Amino acid sequence: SPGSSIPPEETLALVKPDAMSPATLEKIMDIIRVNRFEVVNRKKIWMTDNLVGEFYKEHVDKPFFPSLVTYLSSAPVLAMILKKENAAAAWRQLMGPASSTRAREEAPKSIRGQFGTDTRLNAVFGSDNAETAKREIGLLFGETVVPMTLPFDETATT
Ligand code: RTP
Ligand code: MG
Repeated sequence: SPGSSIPPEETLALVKPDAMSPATLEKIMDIIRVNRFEVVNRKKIWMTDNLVGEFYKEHVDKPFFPSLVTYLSSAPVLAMILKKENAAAAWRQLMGPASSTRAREEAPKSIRGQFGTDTRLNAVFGSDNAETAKREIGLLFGETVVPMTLPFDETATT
């Protein structure tokens, strides 16, 4: 922002399969606009189970890992590179707690508080920080991940 010396950073955001309905997607895009993130790039993709496994490899030994892989590879997601000062922390603040049940109680205006279902189906992903974002952006925005047609008018937000 004007007058600030903090350099902008990039983070990766995903709209997960349970939040990909046009109405929910539009509300999430509104939140991104109102909070003045620059959408550096975005693409709708259908992640394979192998890609989800690589993406979430930090969780490979967790009991919820198999269901996480099934969830994220079940239908398309919208991947976005978001840029502003402290983008990673700012986006995670907007997402709310991982558990949508907790989010509804503790942060009802958060994205998960509004659009999440439970501890697993929670509407959105956000990188932990700008460093982990670099790996995650590389995985999803590399040329091997083929984009699908976007579910909204490309001209509407430019
Ligand atoms: P994310 O990585 O998706 O941005 O979410 P997060 O950092 O807030 O949460 P994390 O601990 O990294 O968990 C990754 C995703 O795994 C699913 N999950 N299910 N107990 C469960 O059934 C459970 N716990 C986690 C969620 O989809 C969570 O976002
Ligand atoms: Mg995480």
